[in-house]
Amino acid sequence: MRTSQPQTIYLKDYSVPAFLVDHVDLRFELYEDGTRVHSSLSIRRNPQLADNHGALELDGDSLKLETVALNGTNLSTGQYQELGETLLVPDVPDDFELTVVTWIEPQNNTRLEGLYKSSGMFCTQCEAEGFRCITYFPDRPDVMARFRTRIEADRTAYPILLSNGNDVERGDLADGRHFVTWEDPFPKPCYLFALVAGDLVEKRDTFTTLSGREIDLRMYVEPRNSEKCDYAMDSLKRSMRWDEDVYGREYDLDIFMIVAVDDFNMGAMENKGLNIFNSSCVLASQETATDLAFQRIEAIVAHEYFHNWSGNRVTCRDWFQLSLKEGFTVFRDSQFSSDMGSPTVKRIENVTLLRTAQFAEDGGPMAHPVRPASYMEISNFYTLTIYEKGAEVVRMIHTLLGPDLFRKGSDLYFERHDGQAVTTDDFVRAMEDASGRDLSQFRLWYEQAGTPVLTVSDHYDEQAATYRLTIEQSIPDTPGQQDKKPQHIPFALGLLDSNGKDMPLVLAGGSDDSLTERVLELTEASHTFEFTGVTQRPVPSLLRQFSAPVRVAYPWTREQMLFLMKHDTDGFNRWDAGQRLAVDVIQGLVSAPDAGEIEPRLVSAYRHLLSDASLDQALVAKMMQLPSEAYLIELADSPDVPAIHQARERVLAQLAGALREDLLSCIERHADNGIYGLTPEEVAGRSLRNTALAWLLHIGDEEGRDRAVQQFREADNMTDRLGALRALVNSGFVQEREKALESFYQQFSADPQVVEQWFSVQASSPETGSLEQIQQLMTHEAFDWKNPNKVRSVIGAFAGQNLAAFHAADGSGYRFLAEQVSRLDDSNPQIAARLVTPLTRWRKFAAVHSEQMLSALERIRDKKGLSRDVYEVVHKSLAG
Ligand code: 0A1
Ligand code: ZN
Repeated sequence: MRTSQPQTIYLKDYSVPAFLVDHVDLRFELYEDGTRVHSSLSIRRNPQLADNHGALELDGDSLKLETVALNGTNLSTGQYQELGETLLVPDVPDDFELTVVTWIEPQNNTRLEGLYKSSGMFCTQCEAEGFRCITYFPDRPDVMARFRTRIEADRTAYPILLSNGNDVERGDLADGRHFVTWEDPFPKPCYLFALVAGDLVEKRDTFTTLSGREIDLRMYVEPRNSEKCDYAMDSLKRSMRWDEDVYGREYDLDIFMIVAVDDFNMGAMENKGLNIFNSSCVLASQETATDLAFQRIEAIVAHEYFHNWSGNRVTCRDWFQLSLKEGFTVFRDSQFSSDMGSPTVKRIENVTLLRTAQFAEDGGPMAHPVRPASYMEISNFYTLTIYEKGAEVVRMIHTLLGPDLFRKGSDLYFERHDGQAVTTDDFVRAMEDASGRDLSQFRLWYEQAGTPVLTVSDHYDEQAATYRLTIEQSIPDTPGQQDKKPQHIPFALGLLDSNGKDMPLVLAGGSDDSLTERVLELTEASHTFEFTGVTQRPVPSLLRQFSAPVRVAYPWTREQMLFLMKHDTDGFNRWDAGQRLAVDVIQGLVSAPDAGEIEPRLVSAYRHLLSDASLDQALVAKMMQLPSEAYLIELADSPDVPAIHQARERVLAQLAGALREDLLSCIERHADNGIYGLTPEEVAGRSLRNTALAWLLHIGDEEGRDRAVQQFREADNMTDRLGALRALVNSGFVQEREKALESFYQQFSADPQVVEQWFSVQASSPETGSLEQIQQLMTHEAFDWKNPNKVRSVIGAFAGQNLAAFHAADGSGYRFLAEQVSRLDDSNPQIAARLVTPLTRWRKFAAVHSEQMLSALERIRDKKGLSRDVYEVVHKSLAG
């Protein structure tokens, strides 16, 4: 275990590694009671450093050291020291071979970092600092080496033995054992090392690259999952083609492998040539996966594949640069998903996540820049800020440069830095050099935390036919950062005339090119733009496509929102106007709970959406989703969670009541035609039908109930079965709900991915997710503390989605979470630290809540032997 006091690590302290490793030769002896790891490293002093004569220091964690040898001679215990998490060899030459033998216990590894066992198979997770749990090594991404890996194991229990690169040798050993040797020709940091050993079925396919090379594609899964591989395999081939077409990136090894494992802390991992996935992010069939799961799988398979260039060929110099690979790769996978489906829908989904969760992170105690300046535990920095905001930052560069110059920039970046470990600054410099643009102010997006606020005001002068727009930016203080400088913000806008047509945008003093959409570039604290020849008062359509990750404050009237909702030529902003209107109506009810009827214009707007079949149904399906409770909470100062919950429920009930007939005909119109497809239209049809069902059941409609029961029984796909189940679970039809839950579990109890969904539907519902019910679920035969997906689908769903129950006034939800975090901290600190998140927002809430959240945090803080992961989150939340 890690025993040292948590320490803060600073970017400013970065120095190049004192020793480089050119080659790593690994031999794993896998046994049931442990694994012996033989590691031979070809090491030399880094010539970049003057006066480089110090001791060799290697990182290690939870290792049992057996022997250390220098150039083939065993060192005596006086010739090296094990100091905490370091192995120190004081007296080494400039160039040498170090051989280290360690003993580890994968079967007892519940942290799921390093080498561990998951349902009988061995697998690894080395990012960020897991390799040090396997053997002593300079565990930092700027040490890049060539790896050769020999795996030895029992042939019957582990017929499949995998590592990075190409298999170069295999054979039998004594005692029913065998071995396979793998060689990876590309130098890589150790966080990209991977090993898998198990009794797995292999699925094969091929892909022919741009230059005509045939790549072997292989998926390895447990036998029971052999029918759930096709979608991931197809997604992989689409990703490979897309990366060639859009970025000119070709795959570089002869084999590309994907493995599915059930126990995994995150979604998936881009190990060179051997991507390892959380089963829930790769396995799918029509009967067991929802449309959302299919979409997620396509995106994650693409994400991991794209890392082969953005992350593996060009990697990060240090972990402060994490967004170099993650922000860029999320941007790339979003572009890909957008090209594969509906770009507007994809944008809506990204922005929803960003505004609900990343903005909350940016406003809380863990706020950090896209390139953090310090951290205690790097695992805590796999955040929405690094990933999602990081992707937005890259997207803004794309917007500022345009697609052609951006491509020139990415070509230059890959060419210039191939085989190197670099920084976000290197990325921006490549973009600058390729485009000739100055991005020096833009770099502040990497350095300053917090979500910028743009306050917009306007003035129309009828006589002069001018329209003036004033935009002021400010960036809120965040921990350790005050008085921030204005950032460089691309602000896309259009102006609509009274017929909803885009008006020409002629800037005073600018050229008359009659564009109807422009990207204004904000660089100062305040700007005023004057448009001329504006013959009528326009309705402004601001921040089109959400061109920057900012909040916009503009005094929209409800007329304007309704107008934009109906007419904006920018699909994203049409959706956004609808959301804003719904937020406004719900917020109105929160502050005046006794008000009677809700805004009648909201009802007619939704009626229009439901009944006009000529509208883009994919967009309509998104517009029919009311803003989530989490988003409403994020928007509020001192949110009253039960009041928000009730107001939202009331709006839902009134809409459903008024639109009953429209909902029933929507269900008719989108009836299942027996053919399951995943086009945006087909997905939208199912989404609309299931939303309509949910709304009807929300008001206890009996016809709705009958249809839900029937759909639940007859569905030929998981989207519809789960849609009906969720509607029943969230309804007051107790009998039908219980029956459906029971039969669902009976049918799918052997499928962990489906059982996770079954848990999560219950844990996130106010009807079935009371604290007692959650505790009940945790005693269910299928619940497993050691499996992160189960923990997330019960405890995570309760604290993150069942918000009225979690924020119960008596503080029981907070105390419960504190207990679970403390319990998990011993076995899996990464997951424990992530579960703390809802409590970290305590300052946002009114005193009754914040005091109890605070005391829950203090209980966690006082736990003995707290991990570094949880320590950092809790202490930062309590500070200041
Ligand atoms: N690099 C992976 C995410 C990942 C990060 C850390 C992990 O273990 C602590 C696992 C996976 C990705 O971006 O997909
Ligand atoms: Zn990634």
